[in-house]
Amino acid sequence: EKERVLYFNNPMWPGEAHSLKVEKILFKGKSEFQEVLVFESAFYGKVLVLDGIVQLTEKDECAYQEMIAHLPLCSIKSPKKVLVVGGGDGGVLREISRHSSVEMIDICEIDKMVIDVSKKFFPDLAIGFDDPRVNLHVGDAVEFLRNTPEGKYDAIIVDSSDPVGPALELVERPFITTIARALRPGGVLCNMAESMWLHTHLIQDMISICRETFSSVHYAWASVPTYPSGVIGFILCSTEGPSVDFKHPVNPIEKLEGTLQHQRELRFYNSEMHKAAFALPCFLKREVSCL
Ligand code: AAT
Repeated sequence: EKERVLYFNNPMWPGEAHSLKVEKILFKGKSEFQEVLVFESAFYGKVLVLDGIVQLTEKDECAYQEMIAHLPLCSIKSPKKVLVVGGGDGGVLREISRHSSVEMIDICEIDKMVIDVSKKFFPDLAIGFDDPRVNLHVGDAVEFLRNTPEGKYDAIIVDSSDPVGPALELVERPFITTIARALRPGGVLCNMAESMWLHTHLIQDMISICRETFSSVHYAWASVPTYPSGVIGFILCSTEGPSVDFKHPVNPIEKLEGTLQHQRELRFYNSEMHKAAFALPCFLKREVSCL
């Protein structure tokens, strides 16, 4: 029998394609914003794909969601108010839930279909929505942040898709400026920032924009096998105010572990991974000024 394989091509990674063996297509739909696909893969569990780009697989989602949530939250003492932009699968909410200091988690996801699909096919991620501290807003984050009061959040996590389609504005100056305004002094932003192998120019642009508005800007990265080139980066920024030393977590996760017994164990993130994530290869330091 002929094996079924899905190939992922995109102008964001020209000249290469990524492929996964398909066991079964579970869902195919078109929302107002994007094409949504869920399939059972042969080795990575279920996979969520938006507009032909893999957003997560059950096998390696832990690396992305744990890092994007705990890099910022473990860098400040006792985070209380947190905003997630995107992240409609609920995985980042699940990770934020580990922090008992957090009192309120707002999430602004543009596409209700992503949320519904996650609740149906990815219960281990969508469990994040069950936390009573979560307030769900379905809408465009650009609009949401325009209407957010100044200084509201301790941390903002931008778990958005690549800057094609609905997420295009999320890497641009006006949006980054509204994020900085929505953070308290000494508040932190963690923004999904693509692959250092494929998108050095995009990373440079994002870092330049962030440096105009934030007092400190750093780049960290992690291995995620099913993302193009196998890595994903994060830009970590803090606003002017009490200084934040991102490279040395003041709110170590090890102190929190065991406080919420019902949660699954961490699979990827720990304080060592946190510190290591900021080590950068020579080519990136050379090509991206200010790193
Ligand atoms: N945690 C899974 C990983 C994601 S999901 C990104 C989410 O951002 C999607 O659900 C998408 O609908 C949402 N999104 C896109 N644009 C907006 C917007 N303008 N406002 C609110 N939400 C938005 C990201 C994986 C990164 C993959 C890297 N290659």
